[in-house]
Parts: sequence; C-alpha cells; structure tokens
Amino acid sequence: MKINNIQDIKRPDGIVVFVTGVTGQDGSHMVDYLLRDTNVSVVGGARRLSVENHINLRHLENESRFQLVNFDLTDSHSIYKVIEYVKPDYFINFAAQSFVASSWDFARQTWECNSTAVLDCLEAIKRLRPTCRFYNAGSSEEFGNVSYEPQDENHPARPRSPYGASKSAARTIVKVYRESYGLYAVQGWLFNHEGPRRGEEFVTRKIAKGAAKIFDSVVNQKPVVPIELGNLSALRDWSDAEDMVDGVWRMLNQEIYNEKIKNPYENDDFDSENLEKNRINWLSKQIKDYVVSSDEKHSIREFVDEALKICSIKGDWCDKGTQNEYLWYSSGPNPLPSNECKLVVVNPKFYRPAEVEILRGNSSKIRADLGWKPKTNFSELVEKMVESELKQLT
Ligand code: NDP
Ligand code: GDR
Repeated sequence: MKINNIQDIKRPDGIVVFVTGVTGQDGSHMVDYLLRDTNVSVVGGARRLSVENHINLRHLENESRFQLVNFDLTDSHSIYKVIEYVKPDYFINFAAQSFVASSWDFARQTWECNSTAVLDCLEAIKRLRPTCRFYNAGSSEEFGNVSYEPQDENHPARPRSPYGASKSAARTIVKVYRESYGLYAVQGWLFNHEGPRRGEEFVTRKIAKGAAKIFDSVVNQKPVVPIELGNLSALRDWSDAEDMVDGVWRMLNQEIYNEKIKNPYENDDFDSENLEKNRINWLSKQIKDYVVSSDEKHSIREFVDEALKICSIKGDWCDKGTQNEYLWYSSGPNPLPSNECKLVVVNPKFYRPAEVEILRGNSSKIRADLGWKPKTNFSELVEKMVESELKQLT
C-alpha cells in the first residue's frame, strides 16, 4: 500500500484521527471501525521495514478516507512532525513492543517504545495541539502478580515483566499530563484480545494455526506435528479485538457515551470566554481509564480443547502439570496414520522468567458508564480464529 512521508501529506478536512501500529492487530481494526462507524478521516502510521508488512491493510488500498504515513514511535521528530503536519484531533497509540516474552530479551527497546515514546507523544501534544485527544494502549499485564480476582480499576500495579513495567510507567505519565495540563489523555486496561490478525507467536494464533494443521494431517493421513507450548495452566481473559476497539473509541469520547457528563458546558466552573480551554480542563477532571475485558477466564488447555473441537478432534491430557505433559489423540475424523499420537507437547523454552498466572477482568464500570459490551464470546472467538486458519489451508 502507498506510504507517504509525513511532510507530503495533505491534511483532510474535518475530524482527523491519527492511529499508530496500523500494521498490527488493534491498529488495523481501529482503522476499520472508524471508517465503518464514523465519518472521520484516518491517517495511519507505519514504520519503514526492508520488507513491507501491510497484510492487515491491503483491503484499504482504495479507501479515500485513509492515508498511510512513514512513522516511527521511537523517533521523537517523527511524533512532532505528525502533530505539526497532520494536526490530528485524536492520536490513538497502539504501536508498541507488544510481545511480553520478548520484553526480557529487549528490555531497553521495550521501555523506549512503550514508555519513553509515550512521554514524547504527550509532550508534543501539549506543546503543539493541546486539544488533541490521546489514547495509549494500556494492559492487564500491569496487574501482573494479581492480589485479587477479578481485577478492576482499583487493582494495584504489580507487573511481572519489563513489558508490564513499561505499560505501568506509561499509565503514570499519561495521568500526570492529564492532571497537570488538562489534556484529554486516557489509557485503558485492556485484557487479552485476539482474532485472525493476531501475530503468530501469541498463544491463541499459534494454537489456532496448529489445530488447523493437525486437522489437515488427520484428514489427509499425514504425520501430525504436535503444537509445542509453554505454561498450559495460565488463565487468561480473552476477547475479540474487534470488540475492544469500540471500547477505545468510547473512552476517547466519554462525554458522548456517558450520560453523567454528556454536556460539559453545564458545569458550574464553565467560563464562556475561554470555551475550549475550559472544556478540556473540565473534561480532564472527569475522564477515566477503564478496564475492558470479557470477565471470564480460560486456561491454555481449554483454548486447545476448544480449537480442536472445531476440527472435530478430541484429545486426553496426560501427565498434567508436569514438563512432560502432552495431549493424546483420542478421536477425530480418521484414525491417525502412525502410533505417534501426540497433539500438544510442552517445550520449556516457552516458559517465561516470571509468569502472570491468572488474569480476569471486571469491566462493570465501562459497561455501566459508557455502555460498552462485547459481541463475541469465547467459543465464537476460537471458532473465528480456527475457521480463518482452515480457510488458509486450501
Ligand atoms: P501488534 O503487535 O499486533 O501491533 C503492534 C504494532 O506496533 C505493529 O503495527 C508494529 O509495527 C508497531 N510498532 C512497533 N514498534 C514501532 C515503532 N517503533 N514505530 C512504529 N510502529 C511500531 O499488537 P496489538 O495490535 O495486539 O496491540 C496493540 C497495542 O495494545 C500494543 O500497545 C499492545 O501492547 C497493547 N495491548 C494489546 C493487547 C492484546 O491482547 N492484543 C492487550 C493489552 C494491550 P510492525 O508491524 O512494523 O512491527
Ligand atoms: P500475553 O499473551 O503474554 O498474555 O500478552 P501470549 O499469547 O503471548 O501468552 C498468553 C499466555 O500463554 C502462555 N503460553 C504461551 N504463550 C506464547 N506466546 N507461546 C506459547 O507457546 C505459550 N505457551 C503458553 C504464556 O506463558 C501466557 O501465560 C498479550 C499481549 O497482547 C500483550 O501485548 C498484552 O498486553 C497482554 O496480552 C494483555
């Protein structure tokens, strides 16, 4: 897809939303959501790579309300140029080093991208375009070694990885800028969310892909390649990424969705002489960061069972809870061609130096205040992911 330099871009008329991380899962879904459900124009930021990775954007090739620009979040000049030339009304930051497991190997890069760069965004907005609303992608990983369940907005930050720590630091600085300068700056706590656009190293996509390959092997009588996984007992609160971007947009427009603050101009402190400044100041005191989640938890084993169920395959878990645990083929469309019937095995290389064992959210606040609710449940999500992998087999 055609990518422009920021200074060559023509700012569209009307409301403009700048979205980072558009080659990734959430960024691309956010663009689709905005183009489908609103009338804003969208500018997406993608970094230059030697080999282009625009697979999640291909369908936007001829979309007149969407433009793509070269953008690197870790280059502060890049951020300033976006604010200067694009003059966005909303800046939605999904770009990040988003893979928790890699954050131990690239701790500094994770910090630069997920924390320092967020400070750069806030500073650029404060200086050049203080009316621009800012969203930063916060995470349930900030809760980490959880002290109670389900986790709500009051749960303390107890991160377990450089990734979790970086998102926690970003949250703190977002709040500081909101309270110090009256910026409309928010950062949700989004629990895990998935879909066919998920990166292949994340566990759900890995399982969906592995299950489709196993199905192909069983049907076509080929040797089965078992899925190699790490901690099978981890519990996660999984949602559909498409539902989550709706929550993000609601967080960015709280006065529209939240009846209680629907009309900021009714506030007593309102000073008609300084309309926009007062509106932003007033809003910055009212707006909140929200948990967004399905409020259910499932183990990695359950995800595997559900994915294989879509393929009409059943297995039995053996040596549960040990490093030798495996899933043994018990039934499916065909008997297996060999005696080697393992569908899943544990490979300790996928263990993490410190694990987050349980995450389950309590999203009752965003449901009550902003009317958000998910459309897709756990089984539907797994089905959607496995069906997408099965289609790619043919
Ligand atoms: P992805 O890994 O799919 O996407 C990350 C995006 O960030 C990619 O487009 C990537 O570009 C881009 N990126 C990385 N570094 C830079 C950089 N230096 N400059 C510009 N772009 C960069 O992640 P998700 O879509 O799943 O997640 C989006 C955000 O939400 C992330 O911040 C993540 O940490 C957070 N989050 C995600 C959750 C989830 O379950 N998905 C839950 C909670 C928070 P490239 O394609 O070039 O690599
Ligand atoms: P997570 O997602 O770390 O929760 O971060 P991931 O899918 O990587 O792991 C989820 C859980 O599965 C366990 N696991 C494995 N994980 C991977 N990737 N590969 C394996 O083989 C494997 N086996 C078991 C993990 O140990 C973990 O417990 C995601 C990212 O999107 C973050 O950006 C986001 O902030 C959080 O979700 C909320």
